[in-house]
Order: sequence, then structure tokens, then C-alpha cells
Amino acid sequence: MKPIHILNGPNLNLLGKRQPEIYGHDTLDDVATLCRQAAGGVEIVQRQSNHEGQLIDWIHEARQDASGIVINAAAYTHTSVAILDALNTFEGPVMEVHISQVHRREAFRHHSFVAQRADGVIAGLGIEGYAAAVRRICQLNRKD
Ligand code: CA2
Repeated sequence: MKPIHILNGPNLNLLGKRQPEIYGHDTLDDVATLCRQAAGGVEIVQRQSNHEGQLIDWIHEARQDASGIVINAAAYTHTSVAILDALNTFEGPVMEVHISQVHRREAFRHHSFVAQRADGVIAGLGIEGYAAAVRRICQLNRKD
């Protein structure tokens, strides 16, 4: 089984270091640990970038190298047709994750371009949402 790629968008490098009232105290390292526990032996590759083009390049790389993508595109979720277009070239399962409950926040966070491609969307579970997304990808890949 190829690895599952976890892709994180802009500002998520600050997870656990700023705004804990919204995003909690856990860091991206904690996300990776949780996802490895959820993956049942499937390798987890986690990345974060503040740059849209870098995220797109990683999605292209996943076309060959990944059995699924978990993506928290952060603010690009709400703005990026380019990330949607890239995800549409990936053939495996895609899960969209948001740490916060975006639908209880500002209206501009209610629309997601990523959701047009995602096989599932998780919001408001904190970093546990990443683990749930990994479990779902493993389940979808077992059905193939
Ligand atoms: O809830 C989420 O996971 C979001 O994707 C986070 C994005 C936000 O733009 C989305 O609407 C919802 C923001 C990520 C910023 O991450 C930070 C983490 C800690 C401290 C500051 C920013």
C-alpha cells in the first residue's frame, strides 16, 4: 500500500503556537503521531506549506506516490480553484479536514472549493479529524 499524504496549507505551521482558543494546543507533529496510530501500518507523509504552488506540486506528486490525500488547505480552501483542479487529477480518495467548525465561523469560510472533489469533509473535531480522515481512506482503499 502506498503512503497516505497529509497536506496542510498556510499558517498551519503555527498550530499549537498561536490562537489555541480556536485551533487548540496540539502541533502538526501531534497530527502526524495521531495519523500514524490511525493508519494501521500504512506510511504517513505529512507536509505543510504557506504557498499555493507548492501544495499543487505535492498534489501532483501524490498522483504517483500516494494511496490517498488528507488535505487541510486552510484559507486556500475558500479561494483556490487551482488546488481543486489539481485534486481533480488525483484518482484515489481525498478527505478534506478542518480543525475548527468552519460553518459556525464567518460566512466566507462556509464555501469550499476542495469539497467539490473531496470524498468526505470533516470540520470541528480538532486534530482528531485528521485521524478520522486517515481511517476513512484506509476503509475506502480496502473496498477496491
Ligand atoms: O479550521 C481549519 O482547519 C481551517 O482550515 C484553518 C484555516 C482557516 O483559514 C480555515 O477557514 C479553517 C487557518 C489556518 C491557520 O492556522 C493557524 C493555526 C494556529 C495559529 C494561527 C493560525
